[in-house]
Amino acid sequence: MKKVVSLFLIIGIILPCISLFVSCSSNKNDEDDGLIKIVDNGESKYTVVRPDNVGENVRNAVVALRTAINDKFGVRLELSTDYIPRNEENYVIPEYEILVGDTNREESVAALEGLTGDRFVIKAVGKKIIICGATDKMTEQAVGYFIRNFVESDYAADTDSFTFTSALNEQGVGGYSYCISTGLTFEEMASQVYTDFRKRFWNGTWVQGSGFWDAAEILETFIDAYEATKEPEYLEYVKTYAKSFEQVNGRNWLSNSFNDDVMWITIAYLRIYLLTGETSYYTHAKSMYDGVYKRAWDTVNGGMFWKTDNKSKNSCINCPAAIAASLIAQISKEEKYNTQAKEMIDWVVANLYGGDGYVYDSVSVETGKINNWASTYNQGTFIGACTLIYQNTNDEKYMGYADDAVKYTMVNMFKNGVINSEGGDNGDLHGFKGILTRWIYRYAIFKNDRNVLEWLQLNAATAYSNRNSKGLIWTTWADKTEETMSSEKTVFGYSTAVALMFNSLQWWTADETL
Ligand code: 7K2
Repeated sequence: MKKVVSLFLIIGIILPCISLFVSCSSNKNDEDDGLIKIVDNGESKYTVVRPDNVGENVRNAVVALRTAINDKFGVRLELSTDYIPRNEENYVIPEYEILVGDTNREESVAALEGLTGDRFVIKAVGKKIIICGATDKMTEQAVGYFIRNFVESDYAADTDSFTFTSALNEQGVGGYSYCISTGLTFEEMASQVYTDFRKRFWNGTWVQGSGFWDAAEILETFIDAYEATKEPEYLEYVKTYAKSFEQVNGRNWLSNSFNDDVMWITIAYLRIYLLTGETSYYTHAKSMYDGVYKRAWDTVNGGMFWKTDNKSKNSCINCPAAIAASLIAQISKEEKYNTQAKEMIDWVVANLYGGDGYVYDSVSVETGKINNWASTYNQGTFIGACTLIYQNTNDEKYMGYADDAVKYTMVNMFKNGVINSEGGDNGDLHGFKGILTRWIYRYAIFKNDRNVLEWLQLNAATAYSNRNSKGLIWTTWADKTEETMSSEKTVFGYSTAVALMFNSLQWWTADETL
C-alpha cells in the first residue's frame, strides 16, 4: 500500500516536473511542445486569414478578431487573404495562421466537412486555429464566440501569452445573437439603450416631453421591450406609463379629434392585455376602437377618416385601425372585426397603394388629390395589418401584400441599407421608424424570415455605434448623435432606437436551429 502511494506521489511530482522541463526547454523552439502560441512573451507570429473573395460578414469579423487580439495583448497581428500566387511555384503556405471562414487551406476544408445549419467549429490543427461556420453568417458568430470566450475572458488573464493546446475543438450553434461590430449581444445592446433612454427621459411615472400619440408609441416601445424579454421590471414601466397616460390624457380618448391618435393608444392597450391577461385594458381598448370605427368609417365610400372633420382619409388611420380590429378579433373571436380589418386594408389597396408594396400617405376627400409619399410608419402598419389578417383568416391575398410591402421597404426604400430619414423639423416624423421596426419584426417572426432580421440588425448595429456619450441615439440612425439636444429634437425621435433594439432580437433558441 505504502509503495503504491509513493509511486503515485512520485509520478505526481515527477510528471509535472518533466512537462515543466519540456516546456521550459522548448521555450525558444515552440515547434515541439504541441502548443499553439498566438501570443508568446508579448509577441505574435500569427496572421488572421480570410477567404480572398468573401462577403462583409467575414470581412468585418476578421477585422474585429484582429483588433480584439491586438488590443488585449498589445500585438500587431497581420491580416491577409488565402490567395495563393499562381506563378510562384515554390509558394509555401505559412504555418502560423488563424483561418477564418471557408479558406482554401486544407485545414478549413476538412473542418467544414459535414458542418451544416447554424453550426460552427473552433479548433486547433497543427499550429493553426480554425474558426469557421456552415455559412458566412455563422463564421461571423463563431468569431464573436471566440472573442468573447477566449480573447476577452479570464481564459486570457495573462496578457503576455495567448496559448491553446491541440485539444481545442469547440462546436457551437451560431444564430443571430452576437453583434460583431459592437462586440455585444443584441440583447445587451437593447438593455443598454433602454437604460440610457430611461436615465434621460423617464421620471419614474412618465416619459418627459411626451404628449398623446408619441406617448402611445413610446408606450408601445416599452411593450416591445417587455414582450421580447419578459423582464418583470419592464412590465412595471409599461403599467406605470399607461396609468399616467390616463392621468394626463383622460380615459375618454374619443375627446381627441385625431382618429389615428385614439387608434395608437388602443393598439397599445390591446397588446398589454395580450401580455398580461388583465381584462380592463381590453374592455377599455375595445370600446375606444368601437367608438372610432363608428365615427370614422365612411359607410358610403369606405375608408376611415383621419380626423373628425372628415376631410381626408389616411393610411395612418386605416392601417392602425386594421391592426386594432385584428387584435380584437383574435381576443373576442368575433368575425365582424376580421371583416372590418379586411375592409380597411381593401380600401387602402384600392385607394392608397402603388401595387408593388408602396403605401401612399393620404387622399383628400374634397379634391381626391393623393399624397403619394411613402413613410416608414405606414409601411410598418400596413405590413402589420396584412400579416395579422392573414394569421386570422388564412387569406393568402393579405400575405402577398405584406410580402410585397416588406420587400419594397427593405429593398427599394432603403436598398437593404440603414434607415436614415425622418429626422427633419416635423416632430411627428421623428417617431415613425420605431413603428416600422415593430411590425416588420413581427412579420419576420411569423415568416421565420432571417433576411429581415439581418436588415434590422444592420440598423441596430449602426444605430448603436452612433450613440452619443450619454448613450442616446437620435432617429437618423446612420449619423452620430450630437451631444447637445436642441429643442427641435423630440423625445419621440430618441425613442426609435429603443424600439429598433428590441425588434431585432433572435426569436428562436439555439437548439431550435439544429
Ligand atoms: O397628415 C397626417 C399623415 O397622413 C402624415 O403621414 C403625417 C406626417 O402627419 C399626419 S399624422 C400625424 C398626426 C398624428 N396624430 C397627432 C397629430 O398631431 C399629427 O398630425 O406628416
